[in-house]
Amino acid sequence: MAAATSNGKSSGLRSVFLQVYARLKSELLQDPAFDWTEDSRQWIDRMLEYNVPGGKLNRGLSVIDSYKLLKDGQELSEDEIFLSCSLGWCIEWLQAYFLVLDDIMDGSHTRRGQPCWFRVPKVDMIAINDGILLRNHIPRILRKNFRERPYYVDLLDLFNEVEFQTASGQMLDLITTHEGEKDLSKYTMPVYCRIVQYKTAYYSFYMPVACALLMSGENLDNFTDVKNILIEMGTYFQVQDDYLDCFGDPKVIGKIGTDIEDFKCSWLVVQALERADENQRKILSENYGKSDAAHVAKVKQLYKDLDLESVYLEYESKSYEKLIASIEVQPSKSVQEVLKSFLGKIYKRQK
Ligand code: DMA
Ligand code: MG
Ligand code: MG
Ligand code: MG
Repeated sequence: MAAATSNGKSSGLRSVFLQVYARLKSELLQDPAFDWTEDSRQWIDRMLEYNVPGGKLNRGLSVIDSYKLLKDGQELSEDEIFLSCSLGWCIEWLQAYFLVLDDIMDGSHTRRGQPCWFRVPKVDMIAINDGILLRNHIPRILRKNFRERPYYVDLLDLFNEVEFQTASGQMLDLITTHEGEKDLSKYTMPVYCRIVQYKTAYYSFYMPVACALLMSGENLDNFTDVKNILIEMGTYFQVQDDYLDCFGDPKVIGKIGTDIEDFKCSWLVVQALERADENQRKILSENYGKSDAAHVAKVKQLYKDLDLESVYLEYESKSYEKLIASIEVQPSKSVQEVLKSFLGKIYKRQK
């Protein structure tokens, strides 16, 4: 642990974190509630390796970072390191579960620089059940490692709550697409914010900090301001995701965008609609949501004509300033540090 610095970017923390992954995986592969066969063990092993550890690990690592900051930088015990890493991995498992299913629903091709799991030969719709299994691994991990902790029930409750919010957000994302297909003007900023608050912000931003707070013995009811700031941050993060879907480099972001093809209520289309003249609106409604390259190129050209890049850069710095201002009025210095550290990890991200 000595090699780990407080920003969590050091290889020291990451390697400790990965060691905990290996332990959790091995516990799951020996779960006594199932009568394992050689084949089933191999399947889960491969499925976990493919879907769980290959991302940026920002969400997971943030649990340990946040917990450390809440303890005012005191050295963590072995036990605390293991527990905070385990909670970090539970969030990564939750993310893997949502992504496996999200890629099926969005018809995506690649994720984290490799084909989406359901595109792998012989996987196909088995990926749906794998998603369900990933989801079921979370209470298995919690039961095995947190059952005796005073905050066990609160943890279960948090994971249930956040999973429900995320699935509801995914529903909104998917059904809003039908509305947009009927009438593109339904895509407005309030509609957009609602979708991303639920589908992204709770699990990606509130969840890691909430886990660290529970481990520190805090009552989450006392942190509604913190929650609201994290939801703002999560919204900002999804705006970045939407921008990168269209303008990011697939080699860097590890995935090929599908938002235009999928008729998504993306931040870009909302901004375009706010700025388009009648003729440009017509271009949008004729080309948005079509899967062939020529239509997609027309939409991207319109985004360029409307200079959405500048709009985005402006939005980025404005959101950053606004977030810093609301963080700085927080009464607790260590809570401020937690929030600033999280924001620092995503500001101006390219992936
Ligand atoms: C992601 O939304 C939300 C969840 C809950 C996975 P998205 O489809 O924009 O994500 P991505 O761009 O990673 O497919
Ligand atoms: Mg997707
Ligand atoms: Mg999606
Ligand atoms: Mg996206």
